[in-house]
Amino acid sequence: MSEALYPVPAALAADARITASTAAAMHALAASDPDTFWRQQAQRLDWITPFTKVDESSFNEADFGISWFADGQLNVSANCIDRHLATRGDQPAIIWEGDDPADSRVITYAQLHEEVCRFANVLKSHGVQRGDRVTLYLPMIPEAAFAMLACTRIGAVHSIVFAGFSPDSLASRIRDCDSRIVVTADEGLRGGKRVPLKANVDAALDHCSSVEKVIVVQRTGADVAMVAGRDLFYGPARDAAATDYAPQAMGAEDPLFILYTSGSTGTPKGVLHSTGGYLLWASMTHEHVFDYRPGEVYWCTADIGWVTGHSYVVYGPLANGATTLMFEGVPNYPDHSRFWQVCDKWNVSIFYTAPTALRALMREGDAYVQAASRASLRILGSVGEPINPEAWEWYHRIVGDGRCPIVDTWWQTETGGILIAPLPGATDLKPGSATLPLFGVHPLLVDAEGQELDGATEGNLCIAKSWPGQMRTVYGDHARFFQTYFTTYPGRYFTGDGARRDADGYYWITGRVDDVINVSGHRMGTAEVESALVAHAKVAEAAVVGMPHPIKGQGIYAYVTLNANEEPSDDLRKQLVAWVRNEIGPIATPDIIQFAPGLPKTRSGKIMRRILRKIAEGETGALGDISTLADPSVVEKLIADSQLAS
Ligand code: 6R9
Repeated sequence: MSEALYPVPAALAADARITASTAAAMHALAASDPDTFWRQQAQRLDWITPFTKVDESSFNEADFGISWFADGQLNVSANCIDRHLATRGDQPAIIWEGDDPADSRVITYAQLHEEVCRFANVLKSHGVQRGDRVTLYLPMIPEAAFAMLACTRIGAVHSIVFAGFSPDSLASRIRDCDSRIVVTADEGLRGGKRVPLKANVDAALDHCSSVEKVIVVQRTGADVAMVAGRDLFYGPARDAAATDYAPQAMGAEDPLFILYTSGSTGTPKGVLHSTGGYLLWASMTHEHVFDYRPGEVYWCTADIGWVTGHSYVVYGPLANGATTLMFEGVPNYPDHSRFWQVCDKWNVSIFYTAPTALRALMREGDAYVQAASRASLRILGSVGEPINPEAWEWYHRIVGDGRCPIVDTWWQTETGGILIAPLPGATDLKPGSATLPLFGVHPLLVDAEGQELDGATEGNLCIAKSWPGQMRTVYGDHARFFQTYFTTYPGRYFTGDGARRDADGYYWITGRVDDVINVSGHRMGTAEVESALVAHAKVAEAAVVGMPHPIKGQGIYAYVTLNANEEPSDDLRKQLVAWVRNEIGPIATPDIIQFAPGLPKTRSGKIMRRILRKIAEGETGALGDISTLADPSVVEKLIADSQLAS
């Protein structure tokens, strides 16, 4: 691993929002007097009723629970919009760049206020009330942000389902949170291709009896089927709606949104975030980590279907009165220069993307980057998976012309926002390291037995104490929340990641230690892909593991045992790939399917994934102890049939 050191650029060291001395003072206060520290930080939000309570969280079974600022009241949309109107009503809040470079829209804070109020009135007129769950299945269009903020204005809880998910995935998420309303679009548009969103919703609703209304935003104007009494177009409803809506006072601990994410077992979990703590965390971290300054254009390329889109396209930047750029398209359309053309077009100062996108662009050569000036860029960010030092160096040297610090931000859907990342004015950078914890964050490394490890070491990454942005529960299953995150190492939040800590205290995330894989920065449980495979009539059993992939970070390697009497064939392999795409969505497309007459199992019937992982990594010489297998001979067969060799 690269151990190069990139010191803080002199200009930033002097005038960043947080310099080394401010950072030291803030860390010291957060450590010595957390109550005062958090009381002060929380003043960055506008409270309708001031809080008196601060942190009342416990990770222990006896008094388990996460709670911050519990008796305070606030409204998220008022914090993201109304309070900015007096000073920056005419400043762009959202710059929307369409899939087609000729398509764009600039929405000022005053216009955002009007659009969100109209959307809130439309939702209200269709019966949405405080506490109701509203499912959003939308492309990256401004109406997605309007709908999110409209829910928060009413106090309804949104659940965004990534628009790349299949009808089945959408249906299970609608059912889990019992939504009565779905907001979608006729079609999405990405890289010039149309995505049939409304048709997907129709297919999903065959399996969801709870849904009474479907609101359809017309993005492409395609002719879509509309069910009388159930479906309506948003446009006419918006035009008829009133332009004002009083924000609902919400308790700090009231739910803000649900976002489904993959774990190591079972179905996706509905991660539930709170109103006060989440917004504080999104806002603080957006300002601190990106050194955001008023008037700057900030661009996070994430889709709103992922947590990064929630915290760093919408809530963090808007709470800070920033101008946030929302991009409908893809990095390679019309060509591989698109990101950098957009940076020039809108004078982007801060750019935040994922390593998988960088690796894909790096492969196309530097000329696409150099076709744009990128003179406005000041800070570059990375999120979603470990960034390999080669990609880091390329990002720094070519994209940033060696001028721009790279903030490698480690966090999770569960954490609400960034926990480990550099502060650009205070932290020297090491390519490949997310560096140091933010204020009030207490990471620790433990061994397999839960013993805390000191100094330079490697282990499983836990967090010792709560922070305001932490998830509050798994929707509808509080026991699962406790069980999943707080029982592996009692009294600690277990992240599921492994990490190394070097002699300077810098953290190097090594990846998931559980059965979760990270494909192009998208989290997926291997169990989800397995259950899709075994749902196929010809499949008896399946085991899925991650494999190294040059662009995606990890690819999906599936071992499939067919039913007796079924013959393996290339045709069947193609069918199974298409089947999984259809069951879950294109992000779950298996890269390799290996037909396996037998899987390596222990005598108790547990599949030894360790062995399957090694074979998928091409490391067949280092399989370790296989003596506990019920039938060790299956391993030779698996190696001989390995799809990597072919
Ligand atoms: C924000 C987000 C979370 C998992 C996490 C880890 C990986 C995210 C990372 C990173 C190394 C980084 N991850 N950021 N690994 N360096 N900077 O991605 O949330 O989709 O829930 O994924 O992603 O493995 O545990 P989510």
